[in-house]
Amino acid sequence: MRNSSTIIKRLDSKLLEIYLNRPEKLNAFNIEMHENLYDCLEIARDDDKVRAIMISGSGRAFCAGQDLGDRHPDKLTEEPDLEKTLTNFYNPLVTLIRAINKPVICAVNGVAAGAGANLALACDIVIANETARFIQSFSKVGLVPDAGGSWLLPRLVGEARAKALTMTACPVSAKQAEEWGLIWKTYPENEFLKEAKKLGVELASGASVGLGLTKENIQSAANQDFKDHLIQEAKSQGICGRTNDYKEGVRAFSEKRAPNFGGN
Ligand code: LHQ
Repeated sequence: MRNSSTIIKRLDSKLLEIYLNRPEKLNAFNIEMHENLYDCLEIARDDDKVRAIMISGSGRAFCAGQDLGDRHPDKLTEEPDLEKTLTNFYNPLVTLIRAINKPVICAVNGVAAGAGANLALACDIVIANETARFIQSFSKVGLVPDAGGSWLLPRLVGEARAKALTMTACPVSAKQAEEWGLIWKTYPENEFLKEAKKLGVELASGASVGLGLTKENIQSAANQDFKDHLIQEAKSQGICGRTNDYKEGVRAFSEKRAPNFGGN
């Protein structure tokens, strides 16, 4: 896969590693990085060689949200249209991440602020460097949480914490985020990237059909009643039961060996 300047990509052991790459701006989003990240994820969604995806950041930060330099009010000749920015860029991005039927890990290497924090939360499994911080910075610049943050946050940490985090923009340490269930796990700086890749490779060698359906079922649970959800689970299990990976999993269990899943 080719790299663009704002995104670095590496495919290794069926894991696609993606690094946001505007380190001098703490990987804040400009239009080019938006387009590159979206294109890269769309290609990964359709590429059978990619069975899991990891998103991280270059340099000391994960992502500082929207590039505010691009948005300086004194440089604009007309009223900014932020609704259009969300509709054209952030909404499609987080929608795509949740729709990809492959595990998407976010490896939060440093500060994640504004839409950068909510990009992380839109991923399936979030792990963080213990030096990372999560900041819902929107209120500091007169905005509301976006990129799905006001939908995801109360579901992850409850309404009380969601309101306090967004209204005060107070930073949450990685450890606190882990304790609250905002993210999955925190690792010391010297182990963080190794652990992120290890998890990614493990998921990339997993039973991909089952993992994709697990993601879909867990995401749709919030908007379904129990009865409908049981029907969906049964349908998914029906699909999994017809995969080679199910047969391989059962054989491997009987033979007391590790399974070798082909992803189909
Ligand atoms: C930045 C940024 C940045 C540009 C650091 N832009 N340069 C959606 C739709 C449309 C419009 C608006 O927004 C949105 C969604 C959003 O994301 S709104 C929220 C936007 N983000 C923020 O408000 C976060 C702004 N950044 C910060 O609060 C701090 O930089 C954090 C807490 C992330 C990190 O603090 P420090 O570690 O102290 O670093 P720093 O502030 O010194 O930043 C280092 C450099 O990065 C600095 O440049 P310089 O040339 O002075 O070294 C910053 O200007 C630049 N930078 N964030 N979003």
